[in-house]
Amino acid sequence: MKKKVTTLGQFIIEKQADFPFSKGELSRLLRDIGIAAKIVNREVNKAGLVDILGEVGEVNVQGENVKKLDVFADEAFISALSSGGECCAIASEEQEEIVSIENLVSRDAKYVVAIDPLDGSSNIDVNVSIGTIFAIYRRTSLSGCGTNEDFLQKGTELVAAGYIVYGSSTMLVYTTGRGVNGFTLDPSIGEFCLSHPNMTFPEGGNMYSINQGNFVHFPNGVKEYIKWAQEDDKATNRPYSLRYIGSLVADFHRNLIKGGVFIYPPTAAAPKGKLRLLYEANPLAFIAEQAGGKASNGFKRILEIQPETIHQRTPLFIGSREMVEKTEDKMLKYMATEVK
Ligand code: AHM
Ligand code: MG
Repeated sequence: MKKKVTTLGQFIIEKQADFPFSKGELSRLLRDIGIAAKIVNREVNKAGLVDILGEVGEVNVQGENVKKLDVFADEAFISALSSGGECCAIASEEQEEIVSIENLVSRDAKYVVAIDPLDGSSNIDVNVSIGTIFAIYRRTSLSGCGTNEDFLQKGTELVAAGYIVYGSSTMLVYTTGRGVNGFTLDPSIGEFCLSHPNMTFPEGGNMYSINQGNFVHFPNGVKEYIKWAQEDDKATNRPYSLRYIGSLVADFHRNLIKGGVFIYPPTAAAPKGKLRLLYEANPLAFIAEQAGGKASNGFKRILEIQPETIHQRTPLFIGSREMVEKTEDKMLKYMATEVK
């Protein structure tokens, strides 16, 4: 018997029925993100052809300007969200200031979107997985086309969040706070199809992901955790395996499926770590919690951090619940003497 295929569009509409008074704005916003994801996917998949089609900055054989992929992705998402009419402002990793959408349909829209259009920049040119991360908030300003304050909400206020991983296949994973669902792009029909319903972290994860090359700069709690992860102990499945792609989305996605913890710690030189709270840590934290996992800055739940600026950074410990808790225990031990 043929398996029933549910596309992202169908799934979003089915889920909307759970909210009888919903007017479908969030559904349309998610649909717009899905469309932009397909456009970016098309471009990511031909990235290796730039030598044939034209170098970045040049005009290619089609007479088009060849753009850097991260700039292309930024424009694709901004354009889809601007024309969709359900989002009044965007905070993007690629843009210093928020982008207010001033057209008539968007200016009074209910939602704002924080986005990292193409994450994992060091992997773009080398055929390694990269991703997009997005976070959707209900605006707090009453009218007009969005303000900085609309974005400075705690992660606990997120309405929806998700990511797209451009890997050996392309997947879109998202949550609206009722579990996490994953969709794989079927290139033959050009649709994201439900492939991973109700995603949860498996028990007994045994992978840790961290840029261990920076070991000397890590806080003592993280150093101790790494040493502990490398000990031999059958009962706890140790030594753990080290897996680090260097693309947050891909590392997070693998850990969600296989069980594991991702760590980007604070260091003395970068006490706030590297990753961004609004469009990297918060959306993944929301997904992690919805999938039974946990996300912390080492001491505090990510979703409870009050953002002060749109590009603010945070240390990040995220993944399988018990593994994140172990890292927190180690961080706590040195709390009095370490960066917070
Ligand atoms: P980017 O926004 O420049 O792509 O940086 C974010 C990326 C994450 O995807 C990844 O987890 C991290 O940077 C890797 O950093 P590092 O090279 O320091 O290990
Ligand atoms: Mg990034």
